[in-house]
Amino acid sequence: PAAIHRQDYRPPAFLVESVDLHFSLHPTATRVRAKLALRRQGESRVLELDGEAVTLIEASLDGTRLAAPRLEMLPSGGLRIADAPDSFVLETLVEISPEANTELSGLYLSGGNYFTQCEAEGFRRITFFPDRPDVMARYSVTMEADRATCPVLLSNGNPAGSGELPEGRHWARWEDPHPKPSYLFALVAGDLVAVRDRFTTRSGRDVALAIYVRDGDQDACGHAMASLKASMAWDEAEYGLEYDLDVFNIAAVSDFNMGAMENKGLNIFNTKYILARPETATDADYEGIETVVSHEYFHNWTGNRVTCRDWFQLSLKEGLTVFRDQHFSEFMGSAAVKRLANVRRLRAAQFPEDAGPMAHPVRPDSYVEINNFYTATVYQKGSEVVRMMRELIGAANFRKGMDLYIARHDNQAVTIEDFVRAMQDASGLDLSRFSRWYAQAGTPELRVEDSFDPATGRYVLTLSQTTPPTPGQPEKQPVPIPVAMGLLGPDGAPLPLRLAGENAAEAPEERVLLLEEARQDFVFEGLGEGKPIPSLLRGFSAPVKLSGLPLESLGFLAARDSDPFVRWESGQQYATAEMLRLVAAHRAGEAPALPEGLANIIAAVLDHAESDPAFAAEALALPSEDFVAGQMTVADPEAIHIVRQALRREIGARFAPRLAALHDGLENSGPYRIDGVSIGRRALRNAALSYLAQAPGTDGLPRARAQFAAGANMTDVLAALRVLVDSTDPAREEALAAFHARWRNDPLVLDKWFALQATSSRADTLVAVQALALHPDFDLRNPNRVRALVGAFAAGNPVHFHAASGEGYRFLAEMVIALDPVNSQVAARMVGPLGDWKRQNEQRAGMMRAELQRILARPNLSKGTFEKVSKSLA
Ligand code: HT7
Ligand code: ZN
Repeated sequence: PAAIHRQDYRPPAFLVESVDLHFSLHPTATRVRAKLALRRQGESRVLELDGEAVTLIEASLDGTRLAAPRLEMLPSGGLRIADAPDSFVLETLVEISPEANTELSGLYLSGGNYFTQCEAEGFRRITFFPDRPDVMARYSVTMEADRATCPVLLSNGNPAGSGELPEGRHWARWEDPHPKPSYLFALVAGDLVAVRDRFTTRSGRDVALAIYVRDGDQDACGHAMASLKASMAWDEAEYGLEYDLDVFNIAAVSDFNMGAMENKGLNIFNTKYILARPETATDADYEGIETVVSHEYFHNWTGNRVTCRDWFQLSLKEGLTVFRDQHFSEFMGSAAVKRLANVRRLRAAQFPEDAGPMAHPVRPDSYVEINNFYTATVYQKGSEVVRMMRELIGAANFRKGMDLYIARHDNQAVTIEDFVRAMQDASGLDLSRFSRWYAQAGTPELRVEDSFDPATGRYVLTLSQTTPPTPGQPEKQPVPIPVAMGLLGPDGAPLPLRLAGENAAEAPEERVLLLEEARQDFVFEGLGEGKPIPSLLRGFSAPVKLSGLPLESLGFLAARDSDPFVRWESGQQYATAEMLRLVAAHRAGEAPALPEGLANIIAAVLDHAESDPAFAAEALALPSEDFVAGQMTVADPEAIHIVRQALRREIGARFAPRLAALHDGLENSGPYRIDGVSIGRRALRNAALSYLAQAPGTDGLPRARAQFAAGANMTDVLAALRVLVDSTDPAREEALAAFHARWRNDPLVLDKWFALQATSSRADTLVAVQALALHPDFDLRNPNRVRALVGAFAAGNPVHFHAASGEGYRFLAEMVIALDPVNSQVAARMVGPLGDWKRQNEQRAGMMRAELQRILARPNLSKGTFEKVSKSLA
């Protein structure tokens, strides 16, 4: 399959002014009549429309039936029409089969109900169309269906009529006044019930809100609705952006390729990001709902009103909207803890991507299958780039820039350059160098060196940066890196930051240095006699890897810095350094023991744990096995696992009384509450339980059994079951069986049952995972279930995925091969962990490559899976 290049962009030859769609819904033979008003804007009179898996029944141009040779079917599945006039109406009638659509792209059936997914290129699976985001049109949609099976008929925009038809059928019409690209089209039809609410905008528009779910799930929509209303209010307060239709509908579906979709006025959500009850959803699920509901809502302005010119600009809407949803979540909860949780996720997903075979810039230069580019780089790194821009130009200028961006580009399809230009014009600052962040792949490495002269009180901080080569980009230029920082005196007190030549009276205690060159010295003057300790990248002011601080400084910062991010980060860096040392020692035959310095950091966290339980829970977690592996040239998954488990055991044993006291003291007997404090208390309590249960001779396992049996809420139940599932406790099987029996009819909870077993540290996990793939509740057609078993195992269980036998690799390859013809988007997403072979030893690398080759040899591989596998082999 051929790659598409950003530089080849050409404006569309024809624009679509209006789209009038008529759907006659049927599970295997849905008919779609499309009336497009088209206008030529290029030289060519040849109109090409995209199409995929649609059967053409008839087509006419200005009322005249089209036939060959003027009308031609393209090998791609599209349609070509010659001699097109300057402006005309094209009418097509096609047939599609929602039931046969297991790709979940286009119009498909889920549980007997109809849903669409059109981003990125699903609309062409519904009708023939110039399916590209720079073709924006006004849509009106009429649907007809059986009233008994499809009482609800929804589409974008506002309702515009409904009525009865013969033979038990009925119809409804929707009109969307806002021009939109085809990827934002949506249709939902079926037997769903609405949970309703209202929101009045700042300017007085009364908006009817509804969340459509299956009957019986109405009680599980409260958190999603509250999150929606909070998001609507926040976007008004923070950006002056109001909602712009009379209705805002959300429909939830259990078969969905991603988290949710921001279709104009009709968001479609994976049930995972809507449904929550204390007994079925964890705190992380509740937080996920707030994040995703707000994210999709914020797209209404950043993505829908102002959209992307082409898919290379994806981060224009995704990076910016992730930035907005993270900012919102920081506002809603504990900002510092939200920030470090987001950084942890960035480092877990994006840093490895940036260092692997699929590394690409935030604004990619080419792709084979765009669905492969909905990545952590486009989303999370894209968000970090926006955050840095705000840091550089200041919050007030950023807000001015957003106003300008929207005023200039409302109802347009634009580029990342347009966004940067708005920020530049609003701030008066030159952002041309900054744009390298969008163009260069790879994570910059920031190195620190320093020197101090006690005689003069002069401190020189030398910062240098390099960005490693990535596929297609052997050489990199320096990027501007904002380094938020402070200096600590030997007693931990903040020091005044006076750069050489500055006025002493104005010295602040925190400032942002801008590293623009490959290497720069920053000279601070007027300091006392002791050597300062630099606290760098406060709040994670740039998405870089920092190195060069000695272990003592890390330990000092972990205990003393005023910035919670640096405190957490220094503890993590300290632990990483020690784990790497212990891995090397283990390979040399030495048994791992808890280093005193690390024990001191943990003791200090435990000492202050009650004052900020959420922070303490984060600070107590050891770096993940994958994170440690990411620091090694040749990873050793087994040794890393052994070291990490040994440290967890020793921490459990060493601090058992304190951990038990936390587990007792943080128990909440009142009703379940979903506020930051309550979440933090549960997180710390369960972290304590988890450590305690590692250590032999403690009462950790009985505590886990009791917590599981008490069944207070899903967060606590799952934390307890996690402990049991990792153990050889006799209650393990019984607990798993009880959990399955209780929740067998709740797919989202059953996903947790699969994922827990897939990520177990027990020696028999691989065999268990192979058996679970044959379990009657495993279903390749349900993406959530595939992610819960296959995704969780391959991406979340390094020691068993990398089993020396190669069986873990084989399992993943088998699953990709089986899944590709069913759902190629999800199959391609599963390939990732096999691409990490360059970091493995020779035997593992050989086996991983062999599995990639085996996938590649399959006939009729989808282009998405082909792209991922072939790039992984390169
Ligand atoms: N913009 C949405 C992306 C999305 C998607 C992409 C490809 C295939 C299926 C998909 N479902 C949703 C989601 C978002 O980022 O808001
Ligand atoms: Zn998005």
